[in-house]
Amino acid sequence: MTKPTMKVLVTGAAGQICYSLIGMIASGQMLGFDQPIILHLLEVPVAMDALKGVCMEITDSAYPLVKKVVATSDYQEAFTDIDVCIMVGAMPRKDGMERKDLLEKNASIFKGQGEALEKYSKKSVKVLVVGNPANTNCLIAKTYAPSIPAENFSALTRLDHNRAKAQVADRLGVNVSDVHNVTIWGNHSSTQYPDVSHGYVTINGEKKSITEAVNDDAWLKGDFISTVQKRGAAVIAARKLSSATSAAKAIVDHVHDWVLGTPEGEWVSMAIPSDGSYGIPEGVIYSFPVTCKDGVVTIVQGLKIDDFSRNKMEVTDKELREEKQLALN
Ligand code: NAX
Repeated sequence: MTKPTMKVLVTGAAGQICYSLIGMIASGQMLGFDQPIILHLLEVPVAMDALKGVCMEITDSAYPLVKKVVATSDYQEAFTDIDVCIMVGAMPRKDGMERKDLLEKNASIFKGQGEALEKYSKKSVKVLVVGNPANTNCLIAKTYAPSIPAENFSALTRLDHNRAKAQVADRLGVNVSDVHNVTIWGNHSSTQYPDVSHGYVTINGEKKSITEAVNDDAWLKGDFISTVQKRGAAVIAARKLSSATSAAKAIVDHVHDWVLGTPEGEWVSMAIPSDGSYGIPEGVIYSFPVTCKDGVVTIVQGLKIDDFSRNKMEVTDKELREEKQLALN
């Protein structure tokens, strides 16, 4: 039997992340290879010509799962009855722009799009914010869509999570699929805290904690953390453009696991509204270790937090509260 069609909105659809992302979604990698979809693609009016080209390529790719494509710059058309909302479009930081200005500009975009979610979307819509500053943009969208449950909002830290796994795999000479349960805490920014202290690797069929397998505390508490924190900047320095294909893959991983579930015993990182877990007070969108089942996200509880971790978790929490203040003012 064919599944009911799902409507997926992608904003910033003519941008570089979406150029990688849309094909992955259309092929079934995100929602399943048996899931028919209608794609809603939102852009600003000046980018509509470029978006036309993207649409031609979707047509020419002949994806059997794509039932229809709606390309628009109209919020009502874009947000009506959607099941999944991937917010990639955002105002980029320009030369000479203060962080405060960037936060303000984006706050106005995400206020408008939050209002559109409130007005036109299904109450069950799952929202993923990618456009930076992702956590705070997500908070703004959530604020302006009060009738959509808070647990339907998330921001992307899966790219950081994947980067952390890949760094450990590379260091140990194992496959990324052998690295489990790393955590990204906090903000998708350079204050994020990539934490492997609860993770493990499988080497020759044997489970070992990452800390024991790596056996180099100085690296784990030093270069490893800063490499993951600054990886986005390193990609920009090399490519002269920010991460795109790895961001698209992370978006697909995030939504896939949210909708279809995380494997038994495995957790991933998602930035979600804090519920007070691990002493992070409510009011910010904070990245936690989570599991997903039947579309419900649950924060992994009971992990031991030492002083080193506590300090790093507080630094990134403080930054999120400052961002919130700037954005809301
Ligand atoms: P691009 O500049 O290539 O594309 C952004 C697109 O968004 C443009 O086509 C623009 O016209 C459109 N846009 C702008 N305002 C819009 C609005 N109000 N409604 C709809 N569309 C709008 O950027 P790209 O490289 O695709 O990156 C997009 C965003 O993702 C940036 O904010 C970037 O910083 C952020 N990232 C977030 C990551 C994360 O892990 N959370 C990682 C990758 C990326 O850096």
